[in-house]
Amino acid sequence: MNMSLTDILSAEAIENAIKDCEAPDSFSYKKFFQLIGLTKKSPEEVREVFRLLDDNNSGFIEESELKFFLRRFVPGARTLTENETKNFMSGSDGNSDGKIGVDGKSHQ
Ligand SMILES: [Ca+2]
Repeated sequence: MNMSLTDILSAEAIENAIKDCEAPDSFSYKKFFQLIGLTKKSPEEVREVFRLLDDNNSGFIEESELKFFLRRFVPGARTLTENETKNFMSGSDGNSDGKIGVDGKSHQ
């Protein structure tokens, strides 16, 4: 069975979170995860969200996937800027290997 992000997260919360970072370089992944309610989800649900964001099923979220991160939630959303992608990566990448593990270990 294929889950979608809105099976786990509320569509309204996603919409609010996307609106909050509409302006380029205003994206903060910590705030975004809070706004979509991810910080209140169980580890299993967080893993499921990461799996859905792992577009090529590599087991990791790579920089190229982060760029289109917002579009995974809302197709019409903007892409992340280079700065935002880099901050996201350096903030979430626990072992600095240039990708974020889907096991969610490095996720706060
Ligand atoms: Ca991937």
